[in-house]
Amino acid sequence: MTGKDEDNQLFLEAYRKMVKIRIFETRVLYLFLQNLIRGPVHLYIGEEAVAVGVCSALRKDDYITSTHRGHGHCIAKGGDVRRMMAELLGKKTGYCKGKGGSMHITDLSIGILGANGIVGAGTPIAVGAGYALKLKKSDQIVTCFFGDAAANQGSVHEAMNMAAIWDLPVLFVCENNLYGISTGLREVTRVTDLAKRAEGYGFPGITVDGNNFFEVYETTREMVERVRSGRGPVLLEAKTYRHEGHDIGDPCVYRTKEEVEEWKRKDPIPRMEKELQYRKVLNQSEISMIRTQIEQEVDEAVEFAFASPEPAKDEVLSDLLMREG
Ligand SMILES: Cc1ncc(C[n+]2csc(CCOP(=O)(O)OP(=O)(O)O)c2C)c(N)n1
Ligand SMILES: [Mg+2]
Repeated sequence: MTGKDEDNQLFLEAYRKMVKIRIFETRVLYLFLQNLIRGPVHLYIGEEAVAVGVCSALRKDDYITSTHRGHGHCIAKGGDVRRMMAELLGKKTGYCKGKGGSMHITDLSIGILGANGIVGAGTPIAVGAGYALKLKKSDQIVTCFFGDAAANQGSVHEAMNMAAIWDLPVLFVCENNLYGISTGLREVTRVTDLAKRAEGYGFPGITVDGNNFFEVYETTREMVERVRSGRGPVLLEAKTYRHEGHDIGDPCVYRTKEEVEEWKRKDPIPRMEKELQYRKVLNQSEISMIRTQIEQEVDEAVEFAFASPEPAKDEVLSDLLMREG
């Protein structure tokens, strides 16, 4: 295969993952509205190019830490939609045996150190993992996803500073979707480009259009090369937008219809389809075929989850680290 063929293979795989996130989450929304999913669910619809653009530049044995909005990161890193769906439906075959729900999905076999319901908490975990990799003299790296609101958490500043002074192999990825729940970024932060903060820690920071897969992927590739070569952390800020509310049920009264429409016109999936057609990697009938295949894969995941048993009552405390006394 030529380098160009390999690139095209990677772009096709990335496109499939972006569509998989969109279709998986659209189904999750439907199931949630039928009262079949318990606990809050935060959808990633609209932000697919960030997770997929970043993870396409990583190796399978690289690590990631995720957030409360984690389904996209999990699929982008190669997660299994059957086990994800089973987890969301509280079934024993789920990633956390049905006891964790949306915000705790973890898959160590593909480097996912966990989604996390505590805003900003993935950052110190990533720095700890980065420190361990450095001690082991490994060439693996850790990618830490966090939001624009998380960027104002004390733990995030401390983690970035430590990663800097120890030259740790951590790629920080700030998903700037302009809101933390209902609070606009401009109400709580004076800088508009959060990548500028990297300078204050002493490492490079770059802002990209997070709705453009190619821009996210190419920039991440360069950053990963630097991080993997032992030159310390970097910060990538991806500007993006969630099409849905903060979580399912959010009435979204804090955003104007015009703003939402404007961002929907910048939807990363049609943009990628257009670019792949222009590059002659895909045509319209192949796009329809991929969508149909993924619809079927998600249908099967739902069937698998519904057919799976619930965890038994006496298993409620198993798999927990319990402290004595
Ligand atoms: C430490 C902590 N503080 C507050 C919350 C409540 N909370 C959940 S999500 C969220 C906003 C997060 O916004 P951002 O980091 O921008 O991520 P986004 O939801 O936009 O992806 C808040 C404040 C929490 N879960 N953890
Ligand atoms: Mg946000």
